[in-house]
Amino acid sequence: MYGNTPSSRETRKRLDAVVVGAGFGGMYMVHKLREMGLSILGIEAGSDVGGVWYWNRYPGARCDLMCIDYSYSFNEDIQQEWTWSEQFAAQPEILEYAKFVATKLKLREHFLFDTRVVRANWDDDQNVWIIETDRSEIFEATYCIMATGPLSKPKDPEIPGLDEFEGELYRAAKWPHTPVDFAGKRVGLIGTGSTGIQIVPVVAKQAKELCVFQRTPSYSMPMRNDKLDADYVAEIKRNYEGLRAAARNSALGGVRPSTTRPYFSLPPGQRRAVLEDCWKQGGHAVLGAFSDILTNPEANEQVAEFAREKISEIVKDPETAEALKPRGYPIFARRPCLDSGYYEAFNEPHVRLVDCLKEPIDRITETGLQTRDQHYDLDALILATGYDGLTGALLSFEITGRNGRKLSDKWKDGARSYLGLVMADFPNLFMICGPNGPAALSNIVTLDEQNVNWICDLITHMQDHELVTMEATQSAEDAWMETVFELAGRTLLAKANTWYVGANVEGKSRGLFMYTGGYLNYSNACEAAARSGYSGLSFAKQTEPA
Ligand code: NA7
Repeated sequence: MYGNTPSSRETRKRLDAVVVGAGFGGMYMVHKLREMGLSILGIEAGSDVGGVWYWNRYPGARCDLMCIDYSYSFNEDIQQEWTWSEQFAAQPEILEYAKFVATKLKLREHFLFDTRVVRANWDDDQNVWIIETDRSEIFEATYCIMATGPLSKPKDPEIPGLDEFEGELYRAAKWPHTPVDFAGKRVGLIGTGSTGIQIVPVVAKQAKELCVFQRTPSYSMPMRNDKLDADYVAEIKRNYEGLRAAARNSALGGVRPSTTRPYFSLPPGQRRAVLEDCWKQGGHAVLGAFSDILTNPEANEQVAEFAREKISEIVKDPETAEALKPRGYPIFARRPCLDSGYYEAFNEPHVRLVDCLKEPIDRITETGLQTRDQHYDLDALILATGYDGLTGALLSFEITGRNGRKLSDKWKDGARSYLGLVMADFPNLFMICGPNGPAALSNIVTLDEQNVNWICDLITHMQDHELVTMEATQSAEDAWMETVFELAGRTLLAKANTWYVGANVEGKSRGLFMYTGGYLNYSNACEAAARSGYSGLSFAKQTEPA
């Protein structure tokens, strides 16, 4: 529908809705709005659909949620026609899936690819969003929907000398589209979050030497990924309806075993047996083993010690095992990692762990990396140093609401919104998987669908009642944030230095701004908000002054 041709201010295109981002949220949003008969334009920086799965092509990239959960439920044909090959799908398969959906639903024709939004300003007089791209195109839209993702702004480490490195430099989140061969090379990797932990076993198989520079160790559990056989797939396809319903009625938004049994309700021997069994099952089973791992510090520490013992069972060199053991923060307060041979890789003679807590990195040099103690000569350096999570993407360009209010100003002490979806002073602006919802803690595809459906119901309500603008009331936003903070105070999630709390970005306001009450409670809150006649929103009719 739209070519990538520049337009001047005089040739602004007027649309009902602009959707920013072609990840899972943006794709479904465009599909739904088109079904409602709205004129729409999607804008995406990548060259195709897929969002994080378009960009994150690093070796070993894989979803840590089962793909029967991490997939759309809204279209029965898609569910029946697409067949997953593995329990936890790898990036190429997830990207293929996104492309399959885009082709099947003819979504690409609504997107401008290779295009970034640089500015989105609300025009109080016209009641429109004015959206400007890096191609100097300008669009006007009644609704602006940010489907920009909670983890889409990668972050380089604050280490001097990054530009001086003359070897091959790779960023996990901006991986080349052509194959990278590490054979015969000395490779360095900085970062041991989910991303680094997925990269290590794969690169270890290729590289001549691999040095893993670890600052904070993560807790990781075995993924125990399986190929899916035909009978299993057929059974899933027969039962999708029930599985999706179960997912929507769960705390995660996915079918993962959970329990109401607190840790200390069992005698020590049985607790251990449960944990052993969960470890054998793999995936996130350990996280679901007891109801209070994230709330009871003593229970948490005992589960953490169990995970530390497992490291000693796997890693042969006691010093390396010790350095790999996370201490000083609760297990699962950092995103729990699922690995396929991470700890085992350190038993290989050419894989070395550098404990940057004892031996901090001083600088990157032309030929490698200088720590306090020595220089490591490297042919290639991989950065797996994380993201400016939750707010990074939305604050990376200018968003201005009513009366010239800047989003960067509104969020200077941390993100605030109503339900993670809408905000006071930012009329007709929606966020999919916004920072005050449960995005990072739930199955994001289930959440995408729930958010999009809620937004579409609200737009329908506005159309039915001839309402031209909506925004959150200040009191509803404040009350939602109180709920968010009250729930956050009950979990151990804030007790680690992670992107969850903004601790990984210098100068970022620190705090747990995410909704930690679980997917089901969150979606119930959204439903209640709609049922109340959207009492947390204020609306204006065309004839009323804005
Ligand atoms: P994470 O989980 O934020 O991990 C980033 C890693 O990079 C973490 O180990 C950091 O150590 C490390 N890091 C960052 N800067 C430095 C410097 N300067 N020196 C040494 N190490 C550094 O990001 P991921 O991409 O792995 O995972 C993000 C999410 O993707 C994950 O939660 C899943 O939801 C999927 P630090 O902890 O800061 O000491």
